[in-house]
Amino acid sequence: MTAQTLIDTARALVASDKGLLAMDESNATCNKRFAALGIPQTAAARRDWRELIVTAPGLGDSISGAILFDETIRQQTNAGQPFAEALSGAGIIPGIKVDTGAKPLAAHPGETVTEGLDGLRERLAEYAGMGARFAKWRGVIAIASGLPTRACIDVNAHALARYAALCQEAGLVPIVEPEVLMDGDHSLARCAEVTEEVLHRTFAELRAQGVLLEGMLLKPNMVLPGQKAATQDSVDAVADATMACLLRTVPAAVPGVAFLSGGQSAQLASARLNAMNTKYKSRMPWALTFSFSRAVQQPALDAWKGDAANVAEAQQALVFRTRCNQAARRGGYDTQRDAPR
Ligand code: 5MM
Repeated sequence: MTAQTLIDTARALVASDKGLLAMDESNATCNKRFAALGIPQTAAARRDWRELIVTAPGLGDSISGAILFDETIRQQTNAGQPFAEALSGAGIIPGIKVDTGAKPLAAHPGETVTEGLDGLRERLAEYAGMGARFAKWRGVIAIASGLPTRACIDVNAHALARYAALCQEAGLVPIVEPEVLMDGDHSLARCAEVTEEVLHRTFAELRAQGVLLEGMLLKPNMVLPGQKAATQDSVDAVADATMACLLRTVPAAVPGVAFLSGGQSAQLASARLNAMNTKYKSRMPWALTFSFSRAVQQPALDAWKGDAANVAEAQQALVFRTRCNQAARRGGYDTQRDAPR
């Protein structure tokens, strides 16, 4: 595998005005979302949901790559086509989440370290054989009184960098996702301070582990006040704080930054991405796009409710949101109408 292949894949994932679709919820997370709507929490229902997404008409016009979960990459459409192959056929690059989840960090109450490095080299080879061309790993950082600790930031940054180096060795583009959670009542300024530190430490580890910056993507949180904060800052204030943080920390060699949505509403996630691309386009050295799960999937899941009769309506809701975010990438999302201009 050459460095050029990694670079070409990373660039393809952030090309034109498309974004990424995160459909890599673990079974526990997917089941939690199904339970809230009374949908059966079974492998068959999860397969039905993922088929609805993968076969949504026109999805490939706004989505460049989709991140699958281990169960999903081993499943097939009703027509017997593996999901990774169905995505490729729709012009969407298949990817795979390879971490095995955030686990309690010893001696650090309230904090986690993401696991999954053991056996990762072998798993990456298997996923590449199934058609995956990129991968994703999420480190989780909580803000609370006295948190995050330096230990938590460091172990997660180190794991992200080791994962990224292994991905590149296997020819897969690593998406590096250090997520600062929006749970809590902290201010926008506190999130900015923590996110900046996390990104600095992450890029220091990526450098130390020899990761090719041109052959990776960053998936960060936006800089936001905590969900329970008394002051909920404006769309412009979030855009300004997020861009200040990214411009200080993300090297220009990285081809793209693709945000997670983290629990924001679908509309706010689109509006904030739109504001960043509108105000800062000329100053950004990298593409700025989306890799949302909830902010793209939730309206479609609400429409589907596990009922086959609602598939077409749910697919339209899904593609509508991906088109809104595609518009936001070029500063063309109409916040008043919640629609592409
Ligand atoms: C932060 O979560 C990622 C982006 O999703 P949102 O846009 O909803 O924030 C997402 O890719 C996440 O990593 C997956 O859903 C997997 O999560 P779990 O916790 O199930 O491994």
